[in-house]
Amino acid sequence: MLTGCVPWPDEFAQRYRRDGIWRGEVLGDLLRPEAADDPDRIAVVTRHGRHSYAELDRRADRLAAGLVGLGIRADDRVVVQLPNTPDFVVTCVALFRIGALPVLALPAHRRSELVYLAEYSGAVALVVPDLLAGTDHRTLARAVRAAVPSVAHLLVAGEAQELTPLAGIDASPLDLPTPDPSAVAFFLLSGGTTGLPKLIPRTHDDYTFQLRATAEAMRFDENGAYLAALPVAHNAALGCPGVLGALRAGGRAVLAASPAPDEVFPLVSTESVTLTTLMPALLPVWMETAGIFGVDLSQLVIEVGGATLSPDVARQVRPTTGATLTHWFGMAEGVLSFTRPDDDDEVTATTQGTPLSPADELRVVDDTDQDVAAGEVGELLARGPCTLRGYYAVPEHNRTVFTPDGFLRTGDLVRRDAEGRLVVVGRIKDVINRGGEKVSVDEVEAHLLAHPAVRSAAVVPVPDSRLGEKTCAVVVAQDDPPSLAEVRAFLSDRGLAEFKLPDRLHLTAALPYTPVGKIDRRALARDHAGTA
Ligand code: OOB
Repeated sequence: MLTGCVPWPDEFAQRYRRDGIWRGEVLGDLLRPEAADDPDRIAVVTRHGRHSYAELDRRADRLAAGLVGLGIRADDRVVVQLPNTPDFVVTCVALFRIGALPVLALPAHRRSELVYLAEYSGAVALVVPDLLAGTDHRTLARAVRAAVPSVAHLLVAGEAQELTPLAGIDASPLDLPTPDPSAVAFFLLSGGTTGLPKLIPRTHDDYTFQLRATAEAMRFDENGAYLAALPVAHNAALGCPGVLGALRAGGRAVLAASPAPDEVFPLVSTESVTLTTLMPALLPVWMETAGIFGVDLSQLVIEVGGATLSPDVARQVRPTTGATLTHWFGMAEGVLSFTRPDDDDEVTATTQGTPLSPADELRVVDDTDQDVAAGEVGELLARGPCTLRGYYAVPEHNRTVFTPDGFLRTGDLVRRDAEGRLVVVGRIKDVINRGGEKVSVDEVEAHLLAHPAVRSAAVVPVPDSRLGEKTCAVVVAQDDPPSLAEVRAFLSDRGLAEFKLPDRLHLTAALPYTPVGKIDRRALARDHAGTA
């Protein structure tokens, strides 16, 4: 396995293979069977066009050969920051075929995050769009190259200026060796527990299992159409079963540029979408507008997760839209627990269901790692066939975030109900969940401390009726205290993604500290709970 990654112990790997969970599939084989058997079958649809399996398969082969020509090899890391476009699919499949490893950045990431990802992964290349929502990603790419010497290639989907156009990387297909299924296939970005977000290695074996098992659980097959309304670089829309799972099943992946009703509802109708994923904050918007667009959602299964979903909102989904809701607890780390389409609506409204597979082991523990009594609240620990055994290249961190026997400490507070279903009740990790977008407080605080007028700072969640939580920066300032607008502009200039910029600023004379001398963020969060 790639240096810096932690394999599953042999005993587990053998069991997962023996039980037919890991089947030796590789992600580079996506598109292949349909391209051979039913070449004109539609694989990917956007508002701008329809693309067959054969077309995308051929493009992926030619791009792979072209990338090899540029010098990109197996195990090379490539930061991929692409929106929901066919280019995303073709680029990832091409890299999978080479055995090179996409590092999936979100479209919202800016210079700070991209530099961090490129540096952390030792990336040799970066793939960006030209312009997206008013941001010139070529400028970001140049900044990454200037900061990270390993980045030799800047590839641009669209107008490349002096950089390398993705569309021009094209060569006759090569016969490339198939990667080992137990090898790392790509990296997802963690929402974080402490410190900066970490890279999550996902293997061919574990991710193809996730694609297959989530598709089966959602009854998604070759007749299905999956709508990606969230960014495809996020595990929820990528692989639960998401875009890659839809393609693995021989179905259609419908890529929306945004979850806005005027973007998605025409696609839902024309493509007869059967499955999609939303964060909770979007659900009320869809419920309010589906009627206005006259769209029939009765065949649609909606997966909702990533942040707290109000049971009241959940209960309204079927009566107002006819759609079937499934309620998810998910992590990019691979832990997945969710209700099934056939579950009772009340179960779906109030629980996050059961784990993806019987091979998933969940524990609920107290702060001494002892299992709590049935029904009690504790931290969720997880181990299983698609839950990572270690973050990339951070052995010290891994020693604290994993138990000695390989359980991931999720940092989430849960209980199991009488039937064993998971109920998420809170969180102990230093992350703010802003409508499903995860904000590492350590990351934002480090940037705040760089402001000349900031003496000390803490970032805490404040309740928000739409997003669930927003961010509040509590700052002890020097003589000339900055305004919220100044703080936001300062952090934005430092290259931080917009969703991480504080929503509120509170100036204070001193921060509270815990007995061991850490900033008492919990006390601050309590103090500011009403400031939203
Ligand atoms: C999904 O993945 P991530 O990696 O962006 O975020 C994981 C974290 C969890 O540790 C938990 O803190 C929070 O998001 N979360 C929830 C939740 N589902 C996830 N918090 C409260 N209620 C829920 N239902 O967010 C993700 C990945 C795959 C599928 C769906 C979501």
